[in-house]
Amino acid sequence: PADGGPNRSHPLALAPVSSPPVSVDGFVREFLRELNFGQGVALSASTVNDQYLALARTVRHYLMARWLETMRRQKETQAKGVAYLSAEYLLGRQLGNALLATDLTDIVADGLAQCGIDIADLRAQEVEPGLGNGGLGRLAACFVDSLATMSVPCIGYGIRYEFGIFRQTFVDGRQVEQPDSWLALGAPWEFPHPDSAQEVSFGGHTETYTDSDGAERTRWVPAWTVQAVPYNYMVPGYQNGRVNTLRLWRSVATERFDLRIFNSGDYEEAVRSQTFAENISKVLYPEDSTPQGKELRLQQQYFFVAASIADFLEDVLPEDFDLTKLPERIIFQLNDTHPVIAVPELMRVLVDEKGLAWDTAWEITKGCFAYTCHTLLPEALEVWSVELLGRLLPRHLEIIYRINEEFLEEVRERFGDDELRIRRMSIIAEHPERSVRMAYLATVAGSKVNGVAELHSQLLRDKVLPDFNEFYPGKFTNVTNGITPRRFVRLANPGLSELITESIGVGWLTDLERLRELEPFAADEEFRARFREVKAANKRRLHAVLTERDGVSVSDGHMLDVMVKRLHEYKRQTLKVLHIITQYNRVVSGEVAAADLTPRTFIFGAKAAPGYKMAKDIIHLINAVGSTVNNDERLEGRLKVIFPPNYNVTLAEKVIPAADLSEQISLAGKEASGTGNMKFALNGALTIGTDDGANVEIRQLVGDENFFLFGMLEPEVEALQAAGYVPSSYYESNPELRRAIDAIASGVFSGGDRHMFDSVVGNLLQEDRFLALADYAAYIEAQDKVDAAYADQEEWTRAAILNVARSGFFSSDRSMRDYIDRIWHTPPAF
Ligand code: HBZ
Repeated sequence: PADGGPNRSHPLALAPVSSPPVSVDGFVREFLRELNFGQGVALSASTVNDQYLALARTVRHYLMARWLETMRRQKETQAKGVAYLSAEYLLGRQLGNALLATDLTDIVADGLAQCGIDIADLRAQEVEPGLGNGGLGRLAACFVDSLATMSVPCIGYGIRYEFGIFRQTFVDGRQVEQPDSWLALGAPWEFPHPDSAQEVSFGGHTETYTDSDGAERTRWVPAWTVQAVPYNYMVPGYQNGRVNTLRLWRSVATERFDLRIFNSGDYEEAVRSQTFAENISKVLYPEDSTPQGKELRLQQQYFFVAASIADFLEDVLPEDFDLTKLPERIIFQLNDTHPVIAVPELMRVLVDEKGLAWDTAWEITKGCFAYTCHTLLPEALEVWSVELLGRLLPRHLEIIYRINEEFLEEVRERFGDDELRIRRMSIIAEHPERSVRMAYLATVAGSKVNGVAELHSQLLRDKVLPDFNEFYPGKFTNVTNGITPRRFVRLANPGLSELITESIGVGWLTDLERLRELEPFAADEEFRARFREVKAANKRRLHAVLTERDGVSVSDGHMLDVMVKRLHEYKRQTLKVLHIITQYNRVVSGEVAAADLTPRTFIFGAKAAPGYKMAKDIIHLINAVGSTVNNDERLEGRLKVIFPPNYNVTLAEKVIPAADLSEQISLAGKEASGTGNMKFALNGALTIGTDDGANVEIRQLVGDENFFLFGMLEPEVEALQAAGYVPSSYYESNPELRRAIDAIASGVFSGGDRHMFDSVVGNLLQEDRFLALADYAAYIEAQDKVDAAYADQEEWTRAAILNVARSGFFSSDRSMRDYIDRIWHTPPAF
């Protein structure tokens, strides 16, 4: 062609890209080709990593035709889609999911066996991309899975951190963090496109000028620029021929920037500037729930959001697109406040770069954003100091000020000069320092604001953003979270999946409410026995994994009692510890014979933010209690505490299917939703839980008789705190509680050291912000009921089956349907 571009009408280029043959022979040929040509080794000389990389690339080939076709059809139809903006995607391993999506698992296992390779060894070789902290990041991964499976157009935008969430180790029971070098052995799932990099700028100043039409305009003169290089990942739908895209940005130095410095002859400075630019996507911030106002973090946020908006407007949209129609083509979903700087960025692009009038741009912007809030903790609501924002993004600060001015003007028009209200609602806070409240900005700009469970959304309206709820009737809504059943049932629990399919047929995996058809089987003795056998097999599998991984064993015949989630005071891991100590004390005091204890293995999984001292002290305490309990012969092995380090998605997939009891014990009104709670219920664990987050909905669905509820309700929490909570009064008046705390304080778990856990004990007795002591008695009572219930295995199994049958609501497909119907209006496309 005259323009030197590709010859699109070459006969071979016109034919759709072909997939390798779907047969064992076809697979083996492709796999060996990848091993030889891609990896450059012969089978006989290949390492497990060579084989894993070749396998991953081979499986990729089977998805490629679908991916290219999805992109072609999207370009052709221009159907409305979702741009999910999230600083985190906690994806988990990719291989198993790709095999499931293509239905290739059996063919690949057979083909590899012919090559003398066990597929399990290759699956174990994959290092999961841990590009998230916990629930929020995992939710994003579940959502993009569901959208692909439901054939809804979606691009997930985020950051390709070079180091994901740290790898946790324990040294003498204390957490020590190691870098997560997830890219070191190769990254076979990503497609870098350095040629499609976007420039992202920072700093500098703004100036006004008169344009050629004589209009007064503003422009931003930034001080420095980095390149954002896109790395594309496939997001395959479940056996539906669709593959969406996840586009993660990596920061690299711009050539221009380098050249300028190189030419000045300062080589060292040039190398330093490169490092500086590449710092932006270097590492995931490991703080969850308490964002630190770090400059690099704001750089990360603006970096990925600016690159994403530019990518969408310049590369995804057709060239002649009428920007006033933008809300009909795209919705940018803000996953918490981390991407909210996208709001002034879109305004800046529309007004400063595209030349639209402010009011037109604001109408467009309001139609293009929606905001999901994931917290209730006041300290988790992100604010950026005006000083920092103005220094890093001066034009954006001006835009935020103008949005605020016009917004407060509207408030005045509605409510008069109610200065208190205006101060409360201002996007700019004045104390303790002048700063931008990102949640308010998101609420003003968003077409919809949602919480992540019924109770959370209610509290959001009533407690966190009441003025806004009053001002914007209809803007607030709820979408209860969900989880993908492909990963968390089908992949994680093949035994249960098979039993379900045998019983109710296929189709439930994409229509999870069909699990209801299992209800009658709860009364079937033979089915219950098979259900128990699946659970037992999952425990044996977990035993094998933990033995190999950490050299610890899961005792046979124990109830498996599991608490896995980030370590945070509001989640109350200490309450769980107090229960374990209480059981321990009952035996060592002689009150209860060891033989009369229900044998239990307690499993913890939890990372603490590296700077969160109390959380790290609690980890130390759990490990100390564990080693005392595990080594005390008086218990006759009936209690065991296991705390495998580095809990992640990979381990979750092994732990959750083996669990009997799910611990969801946050203080009522603090856990926005929880999603682990849903994974356990769907895998047939019973829940012991407070009336918090999505626990409320789980209990409503599975039935009170199949759920162990305990603890204060949210209004009672509120009332107790208002009345003045005195934790030590619970210590004084409850002998069993006193004995448990005294055991810690007297050195029972610290080899006689009476001060090792001063911080934890002192905090519980003097502050106890999350009312663990107030809920202790109710918790112990509920745990005693759990023990009694577990003694009747037939009844327990019946309840477990009903938990599975009634949890179909918690499919993330349902969450996506709710977003689509009520917020996005993006129907399935093709
Ligand atoms: O989001 C969690 C909530 O705690 C949980 O209740 C909910 O189910 C889940 C999904 O909606 N929140 C988080 O996971 N939050 C973070 O990970 C986080 C990360 C960085 C931050 C703040 C929060 O700066």
